[in-house]
Amino acid sequence: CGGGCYICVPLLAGSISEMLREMRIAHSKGADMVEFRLDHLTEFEPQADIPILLQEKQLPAIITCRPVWEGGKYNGDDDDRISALALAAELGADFVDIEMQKASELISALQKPSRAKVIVSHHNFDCTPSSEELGCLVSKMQSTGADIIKVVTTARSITDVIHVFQVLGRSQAPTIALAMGQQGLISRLLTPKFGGFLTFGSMASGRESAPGQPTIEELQDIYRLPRVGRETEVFGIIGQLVGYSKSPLIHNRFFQEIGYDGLYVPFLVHNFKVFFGAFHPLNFTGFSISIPYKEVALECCDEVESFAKAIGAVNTVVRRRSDGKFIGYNTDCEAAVGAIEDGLGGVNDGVSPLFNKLVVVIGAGGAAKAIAFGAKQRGAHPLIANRHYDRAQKLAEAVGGTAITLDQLYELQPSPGSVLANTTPIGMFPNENETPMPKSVLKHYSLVFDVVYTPKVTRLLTEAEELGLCVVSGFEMFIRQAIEQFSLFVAKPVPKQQLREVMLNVM
Ligand code: SKM
Repeated sequence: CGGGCYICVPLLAGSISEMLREMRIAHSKGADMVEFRLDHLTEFEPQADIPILLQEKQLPAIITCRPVWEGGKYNGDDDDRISALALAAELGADFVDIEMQKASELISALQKPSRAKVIVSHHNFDCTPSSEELGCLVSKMQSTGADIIKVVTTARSITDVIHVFQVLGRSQAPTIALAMGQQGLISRLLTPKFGGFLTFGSMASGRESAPGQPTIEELQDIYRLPRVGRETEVFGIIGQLVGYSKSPLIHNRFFQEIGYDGLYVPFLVHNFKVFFGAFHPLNFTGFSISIPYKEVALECCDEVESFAKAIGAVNTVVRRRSDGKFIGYNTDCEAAVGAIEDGLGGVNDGVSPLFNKLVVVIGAGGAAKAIAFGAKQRGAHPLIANRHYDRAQKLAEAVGGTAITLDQLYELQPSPGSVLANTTPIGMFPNENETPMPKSVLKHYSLVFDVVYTPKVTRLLTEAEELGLCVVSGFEMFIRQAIEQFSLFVAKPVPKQQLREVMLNVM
């Protein structure tokens, strides 16, 4: 990578021939190195198998034979295992990996001088210890004579990843420091920025050697990790359903399109305030805010742009370059309302097609606020329906609309020309069979809009189409909000039409 970080594909095949086949695929997919996981071989004859692997290798290789007691599959004799690793070092392996407890045994068994570099590793499958504990561990590992240190922990919360970054910052030797699990994903994506020696990319989804590993394709095609270095600016989406977001795909492509040194990652966050406080010192540049944090994000910003303040929700937070302050914006409102207006034929002589129309909004969160506010601004009458009536009432009061219960929503017979907007995640992948509105009561509306964009046409929209109604997909809102957001991220005008075409191509 730009930061000198390698992309390594672990090979978990059960036979030597299959492992070599996978190595060739990994090579063609852009791997910088591979890890031969000897412990996954169903039959293993070190004297016969290791020479074949090393003669045939097309890439620098790590030789690993992980024992069961450290999370691997090898359950044979440890002395035999160490002899096999020493043999691999002698026959030209670039790296041999050994667990901390057995490091001195392997290092003393190696021929001197040895061309192979020794990776001394430690795995914690339970948690991520404190920075102090990790610091002690790293010193101990360094004292074994390791060439490279490898510390892999388990992230129980995204803030654990900060300890892992601190290991990279403090270590004197080349270091691999990663956190396993969904919450640890960003440790794998951001390691080039923090000086990590390598990151692992699996051959395919389901072929991970540790939980939370992205695939080599994701590392190459979505995050384009090889160009990431210490200067790369970090952006990302904060939310609870970020795994389904297309924002990483889009914003990383946008960076490429305009030649900007930025990396955009998913931040899977369960407590916004804790995350925001903990990550503040890392000087990340910008965030998209998604469900359910658009309101709490507004509270955490140093300043909020007046439009977003009036809406009461932000979906974009950018660190101002001049003073480092976080400024909140809302790009949802114009994106959604503009898409609905265009669905109704567009603004005519300065008059919005929403003027005097009833806009029924399902939900009362950040996206609902943006749409209700925008509709009111266009002269429409917002009607808010929500599972928690008190929240509907609060939003209705704030925008000058009316609140109704879900039962009232299902019985409503709105006047012709009315618009229905779903702002809840109901119907989103993987729950595509769900819908926030029974089909039988949809027929009264002229246009139905859904903020959900995965799938592009939700069940709600399919049923509306079947009834002959006009529909607007959340995909259109997604495109518009992302382009405006991107312009705020990079703090300059962007070629909007070009970016729109990029989005249509990649999605
Ligand atoms: O407001 C947007 C946000 O900026 C990005 C997003 C996503 O990536 O799914 C959805 C909306 O909440």
